[in-house]
Amino acid sequence: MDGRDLVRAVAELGTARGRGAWRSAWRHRRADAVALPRRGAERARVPGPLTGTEPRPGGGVLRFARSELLVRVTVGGAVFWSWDGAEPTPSYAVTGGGPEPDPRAALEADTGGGWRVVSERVTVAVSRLGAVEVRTPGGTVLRRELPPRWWEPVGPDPETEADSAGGPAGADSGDRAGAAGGGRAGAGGGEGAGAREARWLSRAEVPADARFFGLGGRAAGPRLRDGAYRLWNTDPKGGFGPGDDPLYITMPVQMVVADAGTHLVFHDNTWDGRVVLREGEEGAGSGPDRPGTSELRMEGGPLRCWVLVGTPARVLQGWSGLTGAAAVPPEWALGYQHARWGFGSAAEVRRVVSGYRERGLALSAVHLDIDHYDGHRVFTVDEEKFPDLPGLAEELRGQGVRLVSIVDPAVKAGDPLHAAGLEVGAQGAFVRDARGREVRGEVWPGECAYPDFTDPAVREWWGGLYGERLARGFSGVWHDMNEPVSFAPFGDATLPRSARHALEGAGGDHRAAHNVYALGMARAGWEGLVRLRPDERPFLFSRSGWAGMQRYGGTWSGDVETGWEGLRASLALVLGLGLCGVPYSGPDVGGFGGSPSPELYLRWLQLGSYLPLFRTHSAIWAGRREPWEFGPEVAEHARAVLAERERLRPYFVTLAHLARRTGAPYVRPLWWGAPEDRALRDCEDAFLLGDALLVAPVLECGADRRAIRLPRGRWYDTVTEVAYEGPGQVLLDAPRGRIPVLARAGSVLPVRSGGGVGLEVWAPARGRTGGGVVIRDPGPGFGAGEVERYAVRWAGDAVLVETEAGAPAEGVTVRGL
Ligand code: NBV
Repeated sequence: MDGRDLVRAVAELGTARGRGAWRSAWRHRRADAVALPRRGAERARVPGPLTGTEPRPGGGVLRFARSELLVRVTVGGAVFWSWDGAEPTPSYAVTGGGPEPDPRAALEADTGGGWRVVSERVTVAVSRLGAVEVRTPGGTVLRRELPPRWWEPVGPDPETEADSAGGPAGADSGDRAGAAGGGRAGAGGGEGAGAREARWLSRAEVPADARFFGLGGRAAGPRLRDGAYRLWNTDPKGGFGPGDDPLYITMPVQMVVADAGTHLVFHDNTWDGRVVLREGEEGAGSGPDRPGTSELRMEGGPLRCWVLVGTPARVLQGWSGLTGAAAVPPEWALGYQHARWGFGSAAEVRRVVSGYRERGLALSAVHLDIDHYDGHRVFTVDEEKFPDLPGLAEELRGQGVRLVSIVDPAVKAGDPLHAAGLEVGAQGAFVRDARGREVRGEVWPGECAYPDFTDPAVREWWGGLYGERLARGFSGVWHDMNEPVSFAPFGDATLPRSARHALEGAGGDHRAAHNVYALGMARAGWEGLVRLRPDERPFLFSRSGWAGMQRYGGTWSGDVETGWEGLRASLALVLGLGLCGVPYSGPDVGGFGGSPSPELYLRWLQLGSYLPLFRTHSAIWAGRREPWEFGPEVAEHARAVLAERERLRPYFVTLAHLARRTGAPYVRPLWWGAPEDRALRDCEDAFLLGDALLVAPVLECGADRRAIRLPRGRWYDTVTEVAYEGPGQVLLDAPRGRIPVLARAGSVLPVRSGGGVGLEVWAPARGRTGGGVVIRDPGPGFGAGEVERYAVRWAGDAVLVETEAGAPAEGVTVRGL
């Protein structure tokens, strides 16, 4: 507990909630002390020398003196390897049975007594002592994982009360290899209460010039500099800035970009862990290179890993093939949305919505926070303050505004919903401790129980509850507090690590289930909504999650601090999450907690308007976020910002569908198409929106111009239409009213025009061609949308835009002439 926490904890002691938090935190600590094994004696183990090999489809098994390694190249080029017999599935991230082995890839002898598997896109080489190298087809090393090291419990378990306690959790024993695990070292805590797990360490080297990205949503990103990054989903309590780590979404997913190539590595393990990164250093002629290093330490669970190699686009396409296609949000969710914790009444919601309407500000949705609940209880409504919610929803719908509801996972103990949950399955829906008693935590409604979202029956029950939200007129949901949170003045503000979870029938404890709790909740909500309204794509976004969460919707950046640093962090999160396969996200514009200056608010609004989820939001104690709250100048500029977002909505629709089809995020780092360009690799304050636009937000107080590094090719300032040639750096004006946005020469953007969709085409450089793809909204259902391809070329002094069939395209406006 740091000083800030201590002050808060003491201050809160006087409140009922504060006392509840102390009580539940002590209870959790006690539960862990009783039920978790003490560490006890451990023995370190390394694989030892290679003793034999056995071919298998796509590769083979390599036996070492004290372990074995499975290597498999799969169809499509993804590489899987694992130690100690762990299989690729079951997995929370990988969908279905995972990709098939590549029949053409086989294990063959390499030089120096090692072995290798050669395939079209990648070569995997294993040394005599168990180092695993990932090489390009040309033989350049992209990653070298040194032989792993385990620390295994030895001798009898040091005595724990759990050993004698038994209880219902014991029923799980013997069933190993849960979805969180697989294999000998990867049981996910499946051996009844508090199994002692082997910890492990895996150290990798990457080229000296490599840069690290990903690991989920990291405030310090997008480039992950030297430091330690924890893998444990965490609510940072009351707001975060660049120095706070971890946050709500952590993932053992790394994208590594180097001159030699790009790769994504995923250690499929849901346990608590830590990644220590150190960028390398090039000798620059005066000495040898020092490689970059990534050290992963896990507290348990399997050592199994996937690697994808290729261009960034190819790598993310492979990743979405492995972990599932991203949900396409409904069309309206690509418009501007407004939230506030503390609207307090239907009358205030009406007042705010008319405020937008009267000013001609386009608004797509309003989000109701926990203050619309009755006594903070999920799936209820305060009927006094929000009488006739369905009526309100209908009225707003008539004005083109949807209602979105927050959904918290914790259920107030003793409530009718709690009683209903107790009827689910044989043991009820809620997480229990090692002795079979319900685990209680402290959240907004007071003492709460937690649905076990790792249990399919619980997911099904919970998903059905969304019918109540739909009947109230809500069009979408927003999952909060699902790390999960239990208020605590000290330690982790979550469930005890010894709490028991179903883990898809394998059984295990919170150490294995914590990081996928929110993923399970998202799945429950998503599948429930699909069952309830099979003809509509759900709108769901979730604060916490894990690898694969894109299947069930998006996320937002949580309680980002109001301040220029928070603004910067909010972009880092969107970029980082996109590189982990989660394309739909965006920050609380204006920051969560404080009162932004008009300038900061406007800069945030400008940035947010180019991000997939564009939402203003604030805390109950913070200033408001309606654009007119910041004076007439900001209100005027905000009108232009919201109008431009509306104009670009068809482009966002195209990007949403492309994300689903190809895995490419809407928001991409500048190096997306040129990972070999080192200057771009280090550029963190601008981004590409799809193929066509380059957005350069203002992230500094007082700035009215900024430097922008351009990738290769011609780029037009979309306001002045002045052309600039990349690669190189330009200095552009960024007066209060706008941020620089550049369009790539030759690109085709679908935009709203005169009630329909028109094509905005940016002239290619003379003698060059261009083109682009458009996917129109296929309606509210799950239709994939048709891909329209356009080609752009010069014909004499005119720019021609043609369909795939060679016919002239309709509704074209050529710019940059
Ligand atoms: O439900 C209240 C808030 C919500 O507004 C915010 O977006 C979430 O990130 N919620 C957190 C809980 C309270 C945080 C102090």
